[in-house]
Amino acid sequence: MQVNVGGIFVHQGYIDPSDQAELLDQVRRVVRAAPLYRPETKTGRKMSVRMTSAGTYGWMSDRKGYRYERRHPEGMEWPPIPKLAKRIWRDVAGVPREPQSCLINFYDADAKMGLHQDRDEADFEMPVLSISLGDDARFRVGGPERGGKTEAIWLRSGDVALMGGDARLNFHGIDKIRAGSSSLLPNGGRINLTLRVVD
Ligand code: MD6
Ligand code: FE
Repeated sequence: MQVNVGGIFVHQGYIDPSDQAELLDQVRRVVRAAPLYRPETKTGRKMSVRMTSAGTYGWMSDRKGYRYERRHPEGMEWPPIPKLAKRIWRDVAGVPREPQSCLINFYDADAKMGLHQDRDEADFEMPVLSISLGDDARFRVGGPERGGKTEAIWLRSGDVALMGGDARLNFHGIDKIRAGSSSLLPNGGRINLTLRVVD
């Protein structure tokens, strides 16, 4: 089923359970080569999610601010984007370009992501595609200005969300994880992949 939440199209149950397991395997390979780390923000606070990236560019946050970098903070290049994630991009994103970055966010039961815009990319005509694996997460979506009305939807394992067009710069975030709601990850938690064209 496809639902529209604040202009973001959510394809519920898009990835079947066996492909979810395969994608998880591909994500684990990325994490072995480019370990998860907890980024800091400009103010020196640690984010509650742990992250890493795949592709030509990885999204980074530290005391210097937000940006894309070609290398992991430990110095290695980012591993290739998981094949299954690229296939989903080709089938859903609706643009001729390939993704250049796959940000991998890991949420434990207490992790959250504050309301933000994704605006570190060069071309806002290119959408952002998000894939959810593991525990359910409440995804909140507002408009293009901070402080406006918001609506929320629970994202479940296998859901694919596309943020493009007029919704490309809408504020959004994750305000709650439902621990233990999925058995995909043996130790619980949630993984979110976001695919983007960067330059
Ligand atoms: C998350 N997602 O689902 C956080 N960004 O964990 C995002 O920040 C996001 O879902 C851009 C487009 C879709 C998203
Ligand atoms: Fe985002």
